[in-house]
Amino acid sequence: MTLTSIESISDDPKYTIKTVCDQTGILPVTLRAWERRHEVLNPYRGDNHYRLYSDRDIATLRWIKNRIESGISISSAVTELRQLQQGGGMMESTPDVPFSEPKPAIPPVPPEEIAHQLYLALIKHDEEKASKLLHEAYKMYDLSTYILGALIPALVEIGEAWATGVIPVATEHFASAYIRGNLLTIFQAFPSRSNAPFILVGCAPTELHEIGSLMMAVMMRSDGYRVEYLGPDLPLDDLVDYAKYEKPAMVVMAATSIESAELIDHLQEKLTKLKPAPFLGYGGSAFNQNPDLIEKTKGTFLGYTLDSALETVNTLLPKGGRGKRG
Ligand code: B12
Repeated sequence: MTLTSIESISDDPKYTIKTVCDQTGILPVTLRAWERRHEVLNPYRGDNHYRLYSDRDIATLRWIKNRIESGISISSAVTELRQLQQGGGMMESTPDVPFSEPKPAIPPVPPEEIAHQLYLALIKHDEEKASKLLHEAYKMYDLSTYILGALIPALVEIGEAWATGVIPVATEHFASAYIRGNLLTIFQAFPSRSNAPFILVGCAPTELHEIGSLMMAVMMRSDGYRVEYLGPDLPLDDLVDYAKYEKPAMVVMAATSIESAELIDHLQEKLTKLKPAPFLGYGGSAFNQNPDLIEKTKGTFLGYTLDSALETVNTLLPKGGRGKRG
């Protein structure tokens, strides 16, 4: 083993997550989890929010992987790394790892381009093309960019095409069912952690637009929460009965129409009577477009975007416990 100064390795951001994973043998899902939970790296984000990694990042990841393979935990490896970085940045290089020289990435496709391509594939009912695009996008972007940068703009374009008569209802249904299916697959692929704060997510009564709440569920589960997704149009009394027995730390509701948003207010009253009372968090386009509804609705407005909503959830429900109120 030779000692290499971390500082001597280039920090120019130039590799996509796919290249980094190919070069280190680390799975994208593992890398995302290390970044999220252990702040292993802080990759550069371009104008389009996609991550770009440097040679130094790749060297760091190879070093961490090597430490883990020698039997220590990821947390201990990260602690060691921090100590090394503070003490002059010398690390054992791992030249014996049989990886090829990484090729600089072809500039990654901006997520809005993927969104438009996805829209075109879906309005042609071309499932194969849509799958290919989403597969590539999932490897290229972090989850938030994948959802906010690619899926949501595609849905907005589909909505516009439907509203202006460019596509028929059948095509809109096909497209939204396809995206919903993709999100459910991702949701089910993340482990549900039994000891993390428990969150129920769904839509207010009469609300059929469920994709936003499903996206929220995916992002919270990927962030380490125990999340159950309950779907659209939830009857409030049934939901409260269920919450009484399941004792979630939080109930998250989404609404697109004013009518369904107004019903959320009643939920807070009912939830407050439970012991322990869960937090009520809510959001969705009804609130974004009608800020007076936020004033009127009890509970916590989680945020105008899904990533700001996740930050609010993190503040209310730190992962180590049940939440500030519980
Ligand atoms: C798919 C779709 C449907 C599907 C839904 C299928 C499903 N399983 O979900 C179906 C066919 C059921 C449907 C029905 C209707 N739809 Co529709 N639909 C859409 C479409 C194309 C996509 C919706 C979507 O999932 N968007 C993705 C979400 C995530 O985007 P977003 O709301 O912008 O999300 C941001 C924030 O709102 C927030 N957020 C979103 N969800 C959540 C949740 C939480 C908890 C938090 C904190 C934050 C949050 O974060 C996001 C930003 O980061 C939209 C087009 C569009 N522009 O969205 C139309 C759209 C919403 N529908 C519309 C309409 C008119 C209807 C109908 C009334 C049509 C009709 N005449 O029957 C019905 C109403 C049904 C009902 N009772 O709810 C209009 C709404 C117009 C308006 N402003 O009121 C839209 C905008 C289409 C359009 N361009 O005119 N629809």
